[in-house]
Amino acid sequence: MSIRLAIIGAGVMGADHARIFAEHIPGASVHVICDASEARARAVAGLYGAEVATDPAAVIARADVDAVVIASPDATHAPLSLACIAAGKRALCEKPLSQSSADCLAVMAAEEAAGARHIQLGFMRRFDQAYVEVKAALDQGRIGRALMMHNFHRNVETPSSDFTGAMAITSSAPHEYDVVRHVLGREFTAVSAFQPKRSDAVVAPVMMVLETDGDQLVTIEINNNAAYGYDVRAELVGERGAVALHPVAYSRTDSDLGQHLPYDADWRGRYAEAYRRQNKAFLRFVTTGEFPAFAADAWDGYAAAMVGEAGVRALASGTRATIDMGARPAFYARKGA
Ligand code: ISE
Repeated sequence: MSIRLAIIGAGVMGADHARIFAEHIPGASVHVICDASEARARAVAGLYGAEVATDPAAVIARADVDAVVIASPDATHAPLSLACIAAGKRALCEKPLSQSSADCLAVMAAEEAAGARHIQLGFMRRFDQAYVEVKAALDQGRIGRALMMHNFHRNVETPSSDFTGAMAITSSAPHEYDVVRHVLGREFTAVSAFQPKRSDAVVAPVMMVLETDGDQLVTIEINNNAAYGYDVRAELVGERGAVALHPVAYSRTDSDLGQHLPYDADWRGRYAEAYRRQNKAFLRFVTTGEFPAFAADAWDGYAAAMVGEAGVRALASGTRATIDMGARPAFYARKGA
């Protein structure tokens, strides 16, 4: 029997999740598309023969909706996650769970009270083959003990002209916080953040230096106006070697005494396979009730929010901010951990 999905939010990510489930994930059917704008919902629903809705709470409660994808604006993620938990529905929630750690704690408390995991968080980089290999190199002892991880996250341009350095820290960098925690198996304990000056009005890059509870250093450059392409790089440096993401491109052009590799315009192409793997894992979660080993959960959402909050404090004050995550609740213990 096919799992009937409701997708809440018919913007860039909602439309992409609908396409991924419809085209790539056997066993899923895109049943309802819900958006505050009926016209926007209709435009996506029409592609997959799905029903159209505008009220997310009513959609989540429907008996003919088996599972939910939350891809509406960021501020709605935590309340809609709570609604899914209350309705006993599993949800794939786009990142962030919330930019507020207090909201994330409320989602964790609701899951724990329900006695089962409901929320898989859309930190899709964990499923990206390049990061999978970086983690494997560390876990298999091929580079020795981890010392540093350097990260570069560059977008062509900001989604709006009022984007700020604080937004880079709370909205873009969480991908790095999450995937670095996942690769290293460590939590962050402190963060410092800096910005150079640009000559124009757009937001300047943010440089962050983070410390982990394993005495490692992590650097993150977030450059939301890099202009040239969507470019994510990372290198993990160990005591006996290093492992880096290899640039992902399906072709290389040699001409005019040079070589040219193309960049994607945004993350949907670069992480296409990671999204497919992530969404497949979600479908297995829905059908088996077993939380996917690699996926991010509400605790990971909380961790990202805690780092983001400290990062904003560090940038505003120009001083190092400490992060006190507390212990991971037993409810969120990883299998084998
Ligand atoms: C953006 O905020 C996202 O959420 C995307 O997943 C990410 O890849 C992109 O670079 C971010 O700016």
